[in-house]
Amino acid sequence: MKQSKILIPTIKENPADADIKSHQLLLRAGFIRQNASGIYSYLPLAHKVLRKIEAIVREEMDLAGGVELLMPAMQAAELWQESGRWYSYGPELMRLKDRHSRDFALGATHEEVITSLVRDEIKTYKKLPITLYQIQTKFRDEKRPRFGILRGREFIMKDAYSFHSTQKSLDDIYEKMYQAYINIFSRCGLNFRAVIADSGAMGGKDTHEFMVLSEVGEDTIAYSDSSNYAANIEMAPVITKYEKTSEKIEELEKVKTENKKTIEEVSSFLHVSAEQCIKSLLFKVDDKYVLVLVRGDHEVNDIKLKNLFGAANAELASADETKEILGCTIGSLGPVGISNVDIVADNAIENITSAVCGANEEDYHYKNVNPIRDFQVSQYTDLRFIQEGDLSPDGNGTILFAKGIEVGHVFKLGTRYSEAMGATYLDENGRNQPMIMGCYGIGVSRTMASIVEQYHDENGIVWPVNIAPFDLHLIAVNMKDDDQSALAEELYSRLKEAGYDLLMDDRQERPGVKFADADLIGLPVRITVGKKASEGIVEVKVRKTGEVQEVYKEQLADTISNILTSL
Ligand code: 9G3
Repeated sequence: MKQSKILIPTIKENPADADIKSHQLLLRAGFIRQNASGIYSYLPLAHKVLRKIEAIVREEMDLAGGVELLMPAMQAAELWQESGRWYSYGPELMRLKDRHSRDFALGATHEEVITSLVRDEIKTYKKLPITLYQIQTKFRDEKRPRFGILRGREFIMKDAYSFHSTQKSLDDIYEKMYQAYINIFSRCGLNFRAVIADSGAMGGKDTHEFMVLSEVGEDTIAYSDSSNYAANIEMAPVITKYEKTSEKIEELEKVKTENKKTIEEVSSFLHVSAEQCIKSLLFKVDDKYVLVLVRGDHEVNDIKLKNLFGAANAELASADETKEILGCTIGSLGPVGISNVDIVADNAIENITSAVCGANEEDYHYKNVNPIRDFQVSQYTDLRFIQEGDLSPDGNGTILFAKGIEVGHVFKLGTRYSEAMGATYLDENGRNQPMIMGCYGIGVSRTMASIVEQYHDENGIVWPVNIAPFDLHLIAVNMKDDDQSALAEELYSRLKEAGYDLLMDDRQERPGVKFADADLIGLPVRITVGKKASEGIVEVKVRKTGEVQEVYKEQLADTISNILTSL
């Protein structure tokens, strides 16, 4: 491909609103352009990268037994009304009306569509299991699109759905998909972890996220420093056992704590540690209020709280609700004397003694608070976020945190959609059963951006060989020089014949511009035809290492294949 013919609009400086490297570099290297907030065009170089990632995805999906199809992006509202999600999703679900003013959703995901398709076409256990997948543009009207194509409102997803007559069959396909994801992200050159995750609103139990380790990731991974345990911080269980904090039991004492609200203020004012404090927070779990107790140095894990009650959501009650329900503001709450709401506590509270907590009165706290004597809870359970230094839940080592970008998510859905939508099959006894489902997603465009996050240097992108938009970058320093243009054209056709996919910079640009653009675009190997063209000598540069060597044109093919196999 000649660079004078392809559209690669490189930019010298970082665009104003691009805050992370992948967003900056994909814009500057001429891979993407924004059309509207969170909506991008993939220019030719990005298009080639996406095709390569998709090719890897297809190979691994097909190996795992998937069959590709393509579903509509326009989805009849009726389907989402059957699953109930037409009503449970808010403005994030893009909705539109057709010319007959019938309601449609723009596909954010395809559980409803695929389940309605399989419901109509598969009726017997003999046709199960089946795994269907597509690679298609998804639409989600994110409130705050950011980080370029990492969190866009239109993005490319591979989404697969499997249908089963037995749990074992689902377990088998889930395992195959899990392994396929390991292969895909490894072949993309990514440093990633498969982490235990929360199924969120999707229901079902087992679910894993695939996280690319990156400082710009929005998720936090809790991983063990001595095993391969890794979980989304929302899910990581806490197995710490707590000793009694002090032996002396003293009378409950109410003390004035003028304007002391936070744990830090109260603990330092009363000369106790945060571990000696009980942090009490009022949560609204679906439509009921719950007082949640955690130790002063811990944080309430709202996902664990939600899962404890099997609720759709659990969020902190507002200051007004708190005042209305408990009669005081958030800074003075405590369990003592509370009987109008359910009280649940993290395990760390059970053995806390002589603690400090709010007195449910502005500017007053209690000292020497002891569970059982001074307050009751309906249950003690694991309700806190895991912290760095905690024991790893698998018993091996201690927990460290890392930020991650979610590029994949696999779920064992169970029958949540098949029951809601009547996707049943006749089992071997002639009885109608709901199909058991799994679903498996990969953010294809997000994967491309994640690769740039992990593969760049101060001069630009450094594409892994498997993913690079072209294998080679052939640069003629001066196309007006007959020796150089002749040798460049000769090498261009010979390397193409040798099977390489190469980009030739045949533009009338200064050498410095050509070299800077080549570093920015980041192809694995750069071949420069310059002053020694008349001697048949070219310069070969490895983008990843910066290593440069002069090569006779006869040795060029061997040199290139050695370099590419060594990367
Ligand atoms: C929506 C909107 C946003 C959404 C969803 C639905 C996330 C939604 C979860 C999934 C689950 C799996 C198949 C591929 C793998 C992931 N955000 N999810 O269902 F309407 Cl607006 O997408 N779907």
